[in-house]
Amino acid sequence: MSDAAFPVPSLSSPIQVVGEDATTVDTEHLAALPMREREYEIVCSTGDRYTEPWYGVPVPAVLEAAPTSMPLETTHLLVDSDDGHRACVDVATALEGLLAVGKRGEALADAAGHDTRFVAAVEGPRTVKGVTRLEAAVLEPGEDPEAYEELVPAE
Ligand SMILES: Nc1nc2c(c(=O)[nH]1)N[C@H]1C(S)=C(S)[C@@H](COP(=O)(O)O)O[C@H]1N2
Ligand SMILES: [Mo]
Repeated sequence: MSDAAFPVPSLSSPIQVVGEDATTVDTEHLAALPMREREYEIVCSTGDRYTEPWYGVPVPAVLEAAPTSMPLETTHLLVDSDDGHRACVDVATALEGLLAVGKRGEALADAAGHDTRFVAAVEGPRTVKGVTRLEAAVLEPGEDPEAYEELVPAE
């Protein structure tokens, strides 16, 4: 059941969730998940920064959509966007994040050019807009997470 205080827009395309298995989360599924509001600070590499209340579904609840959960050895979460932007975030930090669908009580779909955004205690470039896919990754010790990323230059 959706909460009137936190409007859930229809997603332009379903979100792929990849753990041991893959599944997709569509608008109806998303709207049935718990919505939370949390403040995150977005810090761009240029130094621009701002803090806003985002609302959306806690990342663990989105990942639980997959028929089997994330591998126990999961170290990182890969977050992909339709524009090719991709972040690789350590799993502990990612699990404290939201798959946001709005901020300040307004749907991103109405206020921004995308309908979802991954927000967590990460640097601005890793707050991926227009999430298309969340994938559990197992990196070897010593592997560089940045090698998995496609972060566009600072805005
Ligand atoms: N899909 C996608 N997400 C993205 C980007 C992008 O180019 N594509 N830019 C990132 C960068 S570099 C920053 S600093 C923030 C900017 O967010 P803002 O537009 O809310 O300031 O979005 C991040 N998320
Ligand atoms: Mo940025």
